Amino acid sequence: MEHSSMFTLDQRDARSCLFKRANQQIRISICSEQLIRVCISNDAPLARRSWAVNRADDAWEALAWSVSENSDSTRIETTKLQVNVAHADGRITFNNLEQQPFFSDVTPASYNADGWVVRKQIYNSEHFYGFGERTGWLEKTGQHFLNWTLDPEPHHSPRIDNMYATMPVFMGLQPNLCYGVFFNTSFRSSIDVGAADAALLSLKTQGPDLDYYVVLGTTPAEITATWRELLGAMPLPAYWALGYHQSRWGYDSSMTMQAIADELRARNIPCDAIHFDIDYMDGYRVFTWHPERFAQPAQLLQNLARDGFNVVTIIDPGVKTDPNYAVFAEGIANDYFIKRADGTLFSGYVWPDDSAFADFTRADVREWWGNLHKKLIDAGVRGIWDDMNEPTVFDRPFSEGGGNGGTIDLNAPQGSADERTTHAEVHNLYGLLMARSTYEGLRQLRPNERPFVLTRSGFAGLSRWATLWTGDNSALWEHLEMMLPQIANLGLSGIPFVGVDIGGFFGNASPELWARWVQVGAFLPFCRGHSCSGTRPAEPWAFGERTEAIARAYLSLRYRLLPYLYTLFYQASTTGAPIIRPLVYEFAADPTTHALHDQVLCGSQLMLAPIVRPGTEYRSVYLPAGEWYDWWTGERIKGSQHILVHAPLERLPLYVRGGAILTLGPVLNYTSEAPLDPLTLDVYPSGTSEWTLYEDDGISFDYEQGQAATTTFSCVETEQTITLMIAARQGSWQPALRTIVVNLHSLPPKAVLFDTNAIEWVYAEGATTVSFADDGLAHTLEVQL
Ligand code: NBV
Repeated sequence: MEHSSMFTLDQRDARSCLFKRANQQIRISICSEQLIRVCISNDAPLARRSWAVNRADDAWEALAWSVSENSDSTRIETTKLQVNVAHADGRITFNNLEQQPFFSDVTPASYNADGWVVRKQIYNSEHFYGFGERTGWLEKTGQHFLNWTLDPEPHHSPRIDNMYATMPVFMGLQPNLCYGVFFNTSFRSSIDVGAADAALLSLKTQGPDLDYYVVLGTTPAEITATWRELLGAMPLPAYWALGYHQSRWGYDSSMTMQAIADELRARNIPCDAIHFDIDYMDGYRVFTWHPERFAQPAQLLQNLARDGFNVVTIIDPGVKTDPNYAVFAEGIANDYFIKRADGTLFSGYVWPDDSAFADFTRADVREWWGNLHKKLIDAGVRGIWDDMNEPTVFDRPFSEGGGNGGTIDLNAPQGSADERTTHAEVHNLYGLLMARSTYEGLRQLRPNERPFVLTRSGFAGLSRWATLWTGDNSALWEHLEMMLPQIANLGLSGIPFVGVDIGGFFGNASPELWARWVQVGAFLPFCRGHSCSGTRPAEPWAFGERTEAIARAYLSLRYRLLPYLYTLFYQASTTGAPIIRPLVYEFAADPTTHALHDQVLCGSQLMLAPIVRPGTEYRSVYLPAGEWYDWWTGERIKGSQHILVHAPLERLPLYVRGGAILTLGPVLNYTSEAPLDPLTLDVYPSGTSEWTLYEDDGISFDYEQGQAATTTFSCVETEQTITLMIAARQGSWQPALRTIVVNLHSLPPKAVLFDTNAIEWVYAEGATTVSFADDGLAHTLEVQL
């Protein structure tokens, strides 16, 4: 073989090895002992800018790694893995230190007219998860995934491929090994996981280089932790954003909004937010209010705020091309809008008909757009909902029945002068950067208040700036069933704060479907009822008394569980752990979980096994290893078995993991109605276990300066005693004075001691209950059996 066709190790520095041959270079960067970045290019510069990556290669801690070479290949070794580069053709193979291979090239990366492609081996009993926002089931082997944001048609069908948001992020699971891949390209790209050839996984991109990160771990948690480090952490959300959100396209006046709010309170349906869809605007001009139907927005929002409602208004990217409209005029004057390749303004049809689109790849444009929210914020708006930001452009004017289909010209130039590119490179980033601009704008406008931004489109790393909802689903049982794997895979793709339209957006849910949906919806990280204009009313009371009672019960349960849920958000923010987790996340070694899509964990301590079929009251539930408690009966059940459960309409099959110390608050109509008092510790003993509750003021950024509190509870069960230990509260944030109620699931006790003194107790329904003042100090509660 000729020398120029062989790769040689050309350069080596503290962080990387550069291999070269005549027309190609490969750079392997060692970010951590687990995380490797591969960049390959021909003439194009290596490692183009990474829009989603939040940590440059040289910002990782220094570490030791070694290189060894023979005539055939070079091996790079860390304390966790090996990467081998074959000199003959540049094939890259990975293995752990036990020589178990993963994600290894079958054919090396190559470039042709369609862009780059590399083909990797799929191993026996390998499973795949993640891939961002998709339809379909949990496990993804045998499928092809296009990475290209759009408003899909037909919406949420299992037959569609790409959707509104794109996260080229996935996870491979083999026995004893788990790895994650972030395909670092914003260009149109695809991942084929054994669809074309069962043994091959291929990555393709239309970008000028091939760039991907591979992380090796042993558990899925190590992979999501790495995504947090690489793609950025989710900041803590405002506490109110964890409440129920009520929305509908068609709430078209102040009167309607007030009536909806009044109805929610009158019926005691907990709710913290009301969403204003496009109807509030003046001729769909963003950042305006309709002069008649929403004549006094500040007054309306003040009234709603007094009743505990936060208002979230929709903002679309399309700016009406109306010279008399200030936003458009300003955008034109400052050259903020995207132009066509020929230099004329790009415009397309959306709600306001002919519209222009801001170039969010430019920092100055993001700042301008962010500041436009001032008018809304000054009127009292608390959150922003970015829609249509794939971006979607209609084929005809809305007034002529315009529909989906288009986007911005792919050759439209974008970016600032020093980063000039075309829409082809940044299309997938439009939603991400719009959300970023919105988040940064809100933060600037209210510096010490956590912004709430909801977005339909997005890209890897989105959680730094926004919450995602999965767009326009339908009122179908199939979509209820599908939302669990959809949300679980988003969580594995680094997107923990996510939800779906409860009840379905298009179409009319039956009372039964809505009831089943809200039961599970109450546990989603983002919990919003939303529906399309023209459908039958879909508020919790619109389906009759029985459904309303179910909605009230489950949303109230969500509010009671908020101290638990908020701690899950804290975990997501600090460790990258998803909030809704597929069972495989916690039980990866158990093959029964590998394709299990219709049960999920909410945090590590609760498991939901919803009914997702009409007229169904029974289902089988898989209880993984360990012990489980039935939430409703308190029955203690051995794991590693399937059970048949009876779940009449009022009942969501819900299980508590043995060892759980659940933290619950009071029933509330809205989060700021009352402080967390009493704090209930719902203890489900099993061996030795521990839980740390996280608390802060729920609204400001003071937690970044340490204004937070954590309390660790632990429980030890022996044959004669169950001991609950409360450690002294850590941190400088002070909760309101409160009572702690301990509800300990046990046999009837002989005696109960609080710090070695007898304490009054009550035993009922399988639990021993005691209460005492929370003084923030360490205490021990001993239940003697
Ligand atoms: O703004 C109207 C709707 C909105 O209700 C929905 O949630 C978005 O996903 N929006 C899409 C535009 C039109 C959809 C047909």
